[in-house]
Amino acid sequence: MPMHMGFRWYGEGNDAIKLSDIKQIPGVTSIVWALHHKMPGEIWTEEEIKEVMDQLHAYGFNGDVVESVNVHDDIKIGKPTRDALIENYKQCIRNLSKFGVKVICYNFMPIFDWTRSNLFHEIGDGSTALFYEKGMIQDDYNAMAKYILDFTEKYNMSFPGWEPERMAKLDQLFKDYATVDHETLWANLKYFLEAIMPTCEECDVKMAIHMDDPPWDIFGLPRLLINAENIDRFLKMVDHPYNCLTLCSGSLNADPNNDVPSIVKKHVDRIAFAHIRNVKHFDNGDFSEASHRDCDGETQIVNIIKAYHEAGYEGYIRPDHGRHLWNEGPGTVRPGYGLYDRALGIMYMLGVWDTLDKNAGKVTVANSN
Ligand code: DNO
Repeated sequence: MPMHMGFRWYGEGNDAIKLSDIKQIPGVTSIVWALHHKMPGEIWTEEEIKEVMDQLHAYGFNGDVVESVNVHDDIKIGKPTRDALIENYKQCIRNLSKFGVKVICYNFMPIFDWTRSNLFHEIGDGSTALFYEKGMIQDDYNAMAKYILDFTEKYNMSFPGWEPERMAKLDQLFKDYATVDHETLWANLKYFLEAIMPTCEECDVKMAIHMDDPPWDIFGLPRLLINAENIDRFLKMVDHPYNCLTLCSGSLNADPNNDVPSIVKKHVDRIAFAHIRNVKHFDNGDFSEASHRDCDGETQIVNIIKAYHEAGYEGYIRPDHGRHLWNEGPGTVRPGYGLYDRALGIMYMLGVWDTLDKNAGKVTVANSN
């Protein structure tokens, strides 16, 4: 069984891309989905899950991977309310498993999920990409959040992890996190994982933590999944086969010291989900997202795919963000999640993968989607 190629989809009425569009991309078997209207801490009901699964199955896709079931801030902060919220999380796991979900991607970043200073940065060939200007993400978290929220309001879309309800309480959230340093956050992550592992095992659902993006502290908030050393610590801290990674190459490589192929080689057994993205760095610490082509960035896309191939990776993989191409722009596309560049990324990855198959004398089997 080769790896399973996935494509992130935001759902009917919430994504301009249709399942029928995705169906035409070679090799895609898995739709990576979520119930985007749910707030962290809420239970995802069986009816809601079934509705999406039925849509995916109608096109012959599986819905094995959910990205994300977001973790409530009270769990990350370690408030007394966390036990009840963990019970809700367990119920989500149980409900999802009834419909065949195998992997839950989540993150443990305080307050903010991925962070960028420009969502449609011109990269010189007429296309645009997500961009991180280091100088813009230093002290003023309100200005950064305002940029993102003004965008989502203007174009009437919401971003997971940037729920307006949470962002409205930003100053309060910063106060609540004031006592949460790195060690407290590690301890709260351990508490959460140890509490849910028996449910994961019973339901055969792997928890796959996403890397922190960018992989360093921002606005004084601690971040943990940032480098090889901390990934080692994370996997040892809860040394359980259901405690896994979403190894996001682009998030990690925003710090060019992170050598993603070597992390793949070391931990392939605990990587349940792989995000493939390329990053181009600038001398001043800024970075831009780039096409999946190896030489367009410094993430070593070919060596990463090679590492997965050599290890016989059978988990899920997806192109991560793409650039916005042709007619894609603000209002027509979700930043980073257009159709075309992610489709090109898939063909690039499969091109490398199939060549490696041929070189190894293996017959590449077409996915039956
Ligand atoms: C960015 C994504 C992340 C990811 C979450 C997982 O586009 O890769 O937002 O979904 O961090 O919880």
